[in-house]
Amino acid sequence: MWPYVKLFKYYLVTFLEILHVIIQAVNHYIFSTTEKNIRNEIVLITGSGRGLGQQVAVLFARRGAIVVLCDSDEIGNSETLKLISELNTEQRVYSYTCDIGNRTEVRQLVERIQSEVGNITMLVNNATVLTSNSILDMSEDEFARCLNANLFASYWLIRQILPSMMRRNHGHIVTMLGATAVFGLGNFSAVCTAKSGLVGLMESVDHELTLGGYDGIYTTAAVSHYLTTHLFQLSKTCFSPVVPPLTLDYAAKKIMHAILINRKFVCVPRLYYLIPFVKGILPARAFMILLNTLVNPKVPMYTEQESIVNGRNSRSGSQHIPRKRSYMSACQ
Ligand SMILES: *[C@@H]1O[C@H](CO)[C@@H](O)[C@H](O)[C@H]1NC(C)=O
Ligand SMILES: *[C@@H]1O[C@H](CO)[C@@H](O)[C@H](O)[C@H]1NC(C)=O
Ligand SMILES: *[C@@H]1O[C@H](CO)[C@@H](O)[C@H](O)[C@H]1NC(C)=O
Ligand SMILES: CC(=O)N[C@H]1CO[C@H](CO)[C@@H](O)[C@@H]1O
Repeated sequence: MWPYVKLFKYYLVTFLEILHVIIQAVNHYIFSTTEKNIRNEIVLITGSGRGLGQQVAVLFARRGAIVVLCDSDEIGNSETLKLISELNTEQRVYSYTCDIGNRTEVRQLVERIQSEVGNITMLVNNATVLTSNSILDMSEDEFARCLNANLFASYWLIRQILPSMMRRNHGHIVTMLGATAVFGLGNFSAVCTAKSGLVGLMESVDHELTLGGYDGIYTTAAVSHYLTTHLFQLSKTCFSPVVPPLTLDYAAKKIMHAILINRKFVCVPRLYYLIPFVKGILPARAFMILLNTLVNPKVPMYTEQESIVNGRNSRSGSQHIPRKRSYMSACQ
């Protein structure tokens, strides 16, 4: 009899603890969404030469953080540097050119930053290398390069930067993830492997930090839908009107807010929170159909030229000419 009472007590305590955390979280969500002060934090942003990385770098600079830019694209990075310098002449901003997929370069980068700027207190992993090919057509080298840049780079950076954060129990690790982090996408095996690997990495690091009592070091994994950047326009994906691609500005603002209130996991748009749940309850094939329709459609496209040809071919002239829809524009 006694062991059961003990067990019951144990579960009851656990249950109450969970309830307590939920109430705290709801309370926090509703009442205290004050953004933290990041003035003079040293923020390293990888992939800052364009797109979301650039936008987020500017937002960090606006709030007075010391921004350290890193990209393999020197020209793009100097553009970001210029954008930030225009904001405020007293802004401290540094720019480094680095191939994030090279272990040696990453080690040297962090050492240089530590000696020239100081210890990094916020890390934003955003550099992404997109490769697309069927699993058999992609060479093993290409797969490995993609994993180095998208997954190992973050691991290397975290390993090298975390000790100085732990010493002061102060820091924040952010990882930007795309849609490929929450579902597998055909012809993107390397990217999906890397991005879902990052989810695991972030959760594991967070678990360790929490259990280790490092309550001053935060982690944020940000999952965003496709963006209207040139990076994705290249990949010939069509977009759905239900979940249209996000503008950079919108995605960057939402993600920035989540970082500043120390959210552990954020999805932009919110619909993405449902994906793991829907995946769990639907038959696999149904999930795939839903995904291909709503999130990642391969809708046949009508370019303007095609519609002109269609119009000319129809003798009656009443043939339906597909209208050009603005949400398709990213595909053209
Ligand atoms: C990595 O970078 C180092 C130093 O820049 C260079 O010597 C080495 O060849 C690079 N390795 C690869 C695989 O590109
Ligand atoms: C940076 O961190 C290292 C060890 O992690 C420490 O030895 C060093 O004093 C720190 N530097 C500053 C400026 O805080
Ligand atoms: C993958 O790409 C090949 C061509 O490279 C194409 O035939 C195939 O339909 C694509 N598969 C998916 C799931 O997009
Ligand atoms: C420059 C760059 O690589 N930006 C990436 C930042 O992260 C998002 C994912 O959330 C990617 O889509 C961008 O390509």
